[in-house]
Amino acid sequence: MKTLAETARRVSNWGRWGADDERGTLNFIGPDVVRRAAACVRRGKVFSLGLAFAVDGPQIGQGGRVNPIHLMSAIDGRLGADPDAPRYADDFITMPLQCATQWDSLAHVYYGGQLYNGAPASTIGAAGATRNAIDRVGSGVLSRGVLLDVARVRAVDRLRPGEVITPADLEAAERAEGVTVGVGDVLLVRTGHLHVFKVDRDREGYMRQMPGLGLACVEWLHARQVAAVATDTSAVEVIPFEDPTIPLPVHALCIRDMGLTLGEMFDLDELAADCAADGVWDCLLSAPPLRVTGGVGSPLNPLAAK
Ligand code: UVW
Repeated sequence: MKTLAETARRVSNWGRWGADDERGTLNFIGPDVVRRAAACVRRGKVFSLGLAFAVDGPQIGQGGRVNPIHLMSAIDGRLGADPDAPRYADDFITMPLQCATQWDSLAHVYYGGQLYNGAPASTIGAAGATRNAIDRVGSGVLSRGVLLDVARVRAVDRLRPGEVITPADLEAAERAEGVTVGVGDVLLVRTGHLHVFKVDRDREGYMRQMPGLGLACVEWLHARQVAAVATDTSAVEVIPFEDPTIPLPVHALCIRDMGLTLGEMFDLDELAADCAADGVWDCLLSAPPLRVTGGVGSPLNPLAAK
């Protein structure tokens, strides 16, 4: 990762919120940010940004990631002998925490033997992560969401796999939408690539290559002091990688150096259609991860309210 060292130094937030911090840029979400986010609720309309957790989800088995297996552990369960007593149903689910809409925790990607804020890689073991795990987010993801619809600004239904999103694209979207991404915001970037899964039903095409943020966006995100960034793709960043010798550079710099939480496979279509209709591109975003002890990520159903 030598080639990333300069950028890593420029965007590093290690120590910024203390030597023991495990929340990174979510620390930008303070009371003023939450109040401003709450003021985004004007019409009382709510949008789910989550994909279904289902056996026909987007996973193709890559890296052991499969779609959820949902089983019933009780059907017509009885409580006592009375046949007229209430009955119950119970169920359980087995799934990778990374299988559909998810947050990456700050323990998800690392390099050089260190995680965010200098935690040693040895803090991740068979029982999970003891530093920077998803349960450390606590109350952290309730903020203003700002949607930048890059596909719409480029006047396409969807960006092509391998298409790089640059800071100029993000700023063009800001200008077109009349919105500015600021401190503590959760940036939502729509590429339209989710249509490959949702419309074409082409899982391989959705998962193997995708449009996404290029390396140059990392310093932009740092300068804007965003709390988190999420996209409608499975990796946030562009694949194939801009430099084929450096895999996951945006993950590495954002998660490990900046402490920036990344969100993947957010379904932004319905929200984007509404924003295009009313010309309002910000919302209250409620996106708490599950408190999975030691988890390096979490599935979720993010809600956007306008
Ligand atoms: C990896 O591919 C390692 O991560 P992600 O699912 O966050 O893109």
